[in-house]
Amino acid sequence: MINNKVISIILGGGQGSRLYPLTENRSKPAVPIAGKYRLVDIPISNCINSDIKRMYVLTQFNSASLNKHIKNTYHFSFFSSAFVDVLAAEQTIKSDKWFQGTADAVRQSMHHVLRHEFDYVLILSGDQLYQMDFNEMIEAHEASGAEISIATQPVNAKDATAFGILKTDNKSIIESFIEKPDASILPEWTSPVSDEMKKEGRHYLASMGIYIFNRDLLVKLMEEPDTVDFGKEIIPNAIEKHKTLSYQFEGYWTDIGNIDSFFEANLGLTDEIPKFNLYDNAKRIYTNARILPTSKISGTLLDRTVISEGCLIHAAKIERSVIGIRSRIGEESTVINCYMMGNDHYESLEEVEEKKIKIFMGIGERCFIKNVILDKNCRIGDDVRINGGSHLKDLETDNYLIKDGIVVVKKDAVIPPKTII
Ligand code: ADQ
Ligand code: ADP
Repeated sequence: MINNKVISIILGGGQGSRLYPLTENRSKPAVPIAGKYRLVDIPISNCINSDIKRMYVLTQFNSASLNKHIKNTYHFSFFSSAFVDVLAAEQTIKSDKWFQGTADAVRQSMHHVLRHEFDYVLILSGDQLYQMDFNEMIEAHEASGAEISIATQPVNAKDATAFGILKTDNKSIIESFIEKPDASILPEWTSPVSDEMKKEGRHYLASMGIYIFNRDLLVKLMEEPDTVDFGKEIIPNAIEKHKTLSYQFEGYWTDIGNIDSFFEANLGLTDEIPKFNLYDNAKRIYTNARILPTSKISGTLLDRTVISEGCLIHAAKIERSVIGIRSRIGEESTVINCYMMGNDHYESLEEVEEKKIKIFMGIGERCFIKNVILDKNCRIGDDVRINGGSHLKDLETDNYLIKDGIVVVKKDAVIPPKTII
């Protein structure tokens, strides 16, 4: 089934500098998460599960890796009008610049979008972890007679300064909006929230950056040339002139814009009852079906650990970690609080012996690896000790970066035997 009224635009990311070095060589939507998925699989899967099957992914980089992932993953029937298309910032006769911001990205892509028939545009962020049925939001939008709807979620004072904060009337129509308010003025921006939210101190209504626009209105707003961002300009300007609904969502939702939140969102999957449920028939998360062999594990004590397909593991112990596809971990190694993205392919002993650097992709023997993100295809030699934590200062080398105590080993990096970080 396809919802023919809606087309969705996924904002795949600006330069992705907050996720650097994971975005050094790939666009943000292509960043691997949860062992076997890519960031972009989350909004795409939410759309598919809501029967919205016409999607554009806007990105700053024309990334081969993103195109390949989308092409290999999302096959729709030849007879269907469904598609997922990547639109990278492109030079046209009208514009020779990169996307200047979210609204500018949509503006520059309108000529593609408007070729289709639809009543509403659903605009989504590409860097959020959540499962949401957009049909409920669309129904609320239609029932309210609004021209714009914004999905909202109560947040606490600490988080409120990072979001667009709004206030509504008693029919959930937005009366005022401020993008990322200063902490000093926050007390003026509280909203009436449920008792459950009050108990958690979540008194502020935040924009989730998920918007529905009526087609005609979006066309009109995009004709105004000087607006760059939805949060900074389009939304604050529009609420006075156009009826804008707040659609409150109280399910799990998290923004994974920086290394710290990315790390926690991944490790959160190892919780006894994870807030993000990958084991739900109705809310499936799709990704490339790679047809990998099963994982083989020997002599390892596993605790709260998620292991993807195709791994070869001999570690002594793995605790609170997410282990990505085709990962290899050698004997007597200990891995704690790690997100290991895995490898792109397997290597044989002969292949490694022919190489200048004779270290297997993955983690070697007798290593201790804690509070680390290992990007794909890293080679960690034997007896390496990486002990991430708040005692480490921010730092960058050719092979790794330390940010907020988390050590991020870069893609394809080689960490020689006996290294201590
Ligand atoms: P932010 O997330 O800070 O706030 P922004 O940086 O504009 O806003 O990013 C929104 C989405 O667009 C992200 O997925 C980002 O990667 C993507 N994006 C940014 N620049 C882009 C570009 N040039 N081209 C393509 N994609 C781009 C927004 C709202 C707030 C709201 C939060 C909720 O402005 O009001 O509270 O989202 O997370
Ligand atoms: P990234 O995760 O950095 O975005 P890509 O998706 O571009 O990386 O690259 C991953 C793909 O590259 C894998 O699907 C894998 O098939 C392929 N690949 C990379 N290196 C090799 C290799 N040496 N042998 C076989 N396949 C490889």
